[in-house]
Amino acid sequence: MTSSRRITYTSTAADPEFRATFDRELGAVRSRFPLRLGGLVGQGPVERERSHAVRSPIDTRWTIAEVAVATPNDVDSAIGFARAAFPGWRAMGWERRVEILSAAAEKIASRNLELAAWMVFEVGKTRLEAMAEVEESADLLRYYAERMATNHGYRRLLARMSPAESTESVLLPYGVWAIVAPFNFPSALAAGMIGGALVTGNTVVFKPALDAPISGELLARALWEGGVPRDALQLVQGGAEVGSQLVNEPRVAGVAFTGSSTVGMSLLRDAGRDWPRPMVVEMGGKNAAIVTGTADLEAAAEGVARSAFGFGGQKCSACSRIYVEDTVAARFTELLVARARSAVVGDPSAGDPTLGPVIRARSVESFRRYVDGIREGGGRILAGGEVLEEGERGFGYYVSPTVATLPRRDHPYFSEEMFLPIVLVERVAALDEAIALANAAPYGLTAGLFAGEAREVQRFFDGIEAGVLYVNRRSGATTGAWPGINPFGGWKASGAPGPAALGPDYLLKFLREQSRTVNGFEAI
Ligand code: UN1
Repeated sequence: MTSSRRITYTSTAADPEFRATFDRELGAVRSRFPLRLGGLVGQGPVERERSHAVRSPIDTRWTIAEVAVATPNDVDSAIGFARAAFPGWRAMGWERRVEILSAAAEKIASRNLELAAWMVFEVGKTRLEAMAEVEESADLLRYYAERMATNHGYRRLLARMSPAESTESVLLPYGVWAIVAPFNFPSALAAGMIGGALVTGNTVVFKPALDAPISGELLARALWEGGVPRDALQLVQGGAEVGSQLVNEPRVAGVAFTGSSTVGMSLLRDAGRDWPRPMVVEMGGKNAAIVTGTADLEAAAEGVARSAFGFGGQKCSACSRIYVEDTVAARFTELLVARARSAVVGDPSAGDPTLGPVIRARSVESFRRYVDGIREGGGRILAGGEVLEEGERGFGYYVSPTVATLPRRDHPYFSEEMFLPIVLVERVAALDEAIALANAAPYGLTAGLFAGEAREVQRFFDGIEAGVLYVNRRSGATTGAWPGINPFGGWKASGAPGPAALGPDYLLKFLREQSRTVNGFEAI
């Protein structure tokens, strides 16, 4: 089913009609538990006696999918098929690929409710966050198709050394890309990487996260239905072993990965060991919001709460540190604490909580460890700090949105990505001090500023070391990037250099240049 109401990351409330339609879809999806998935190697799914049971983080009694995990042989075959498909897909020409990717975007859009409903059960997103992500996935394909078309397939005639000689610059695909996606944006981050690779003429072996195989497989189905040849987009389900086989395989020409910095860094070290390979790597963040004395504090508290607690803080772009000027610190903290305390934590398939569960038992353990660590470090928990286990919530992974302080600015928690709804608040005397502290973390993905004066905004732009900046954004202090609107790429430890995802030049990451100098004939 389709919902025509367009939901984005800035949407705040679901109207009753949307809620009723979404409820029906959740019911329809629930009646299909467990969904049987087996990826796609060659033309068909992998079938196995043994499968991996995927349980919902909302309630672990629900087995929502049974997944046949790819064996080393399956991975090997998938790479073989994608490699064999490469010459044909490349030769098809960009105009046709643009049409196919655009058709796939419409397939996604036409079943946005179904994809979002599965995502709610699979990773515990709220309905609005899941719908927004599905819409973003469709827009990513549309946008990258548009970039390919606007650049006329990246062929340009260059200057001539002599009248007889002409040179053309042509940007060409590399071959097979391994695409390894994370659980937290299982559709959009996968769609972005796959869309970028495919529209430019590469073929793909895609591995969704082990915790989020459904969104990955449904996305791949939309792409096949849109016209992507099955061989050109192979799908292997599985965990770290499958991923590591893929990226260490010499027939894989390029690797695109979004996920933790530990995995991303080892990938950067290993995958380029024997020869230079293009790597598209997006890693974590420790994103700061700065609130100055001139800021609209209501807007700041709302923007920070949405970015710190939305989807349980499980976003690379989540806000996890706040530097607030002394003059407004008490009032701002009071407003933020009130928002944390009034946030509703619960089953997103049953209602409209502020946030649902975190993804797995290990996330709850690490939440406990961080809360204990804050207390042991002499810090204070101003709101939250609890694991919520009473009643039905005892069957899922629920923690409360947490606002805390620490006595030492060099405490490792100011630099460590937690991927949890925990935000640290620190007072500062002035904006420059806040910028210096924000820059002290190794990461540099997103950053937010709430301020009332233009010179403060300029100071922030001039000094902050992060790739994605937001000023006075009530809908999200550090989150909510949209294709074609907010290019999204990390600096420093957050990502590999090069053009940002969601931006006008992202496709360059999947292309290599060939210059063609010809004497006697015209190059084109
Ligand atoms: C992430 O933060 O993990 O900006 C990915 C956003 C989305 C997804 C970002 N485009 O909120």
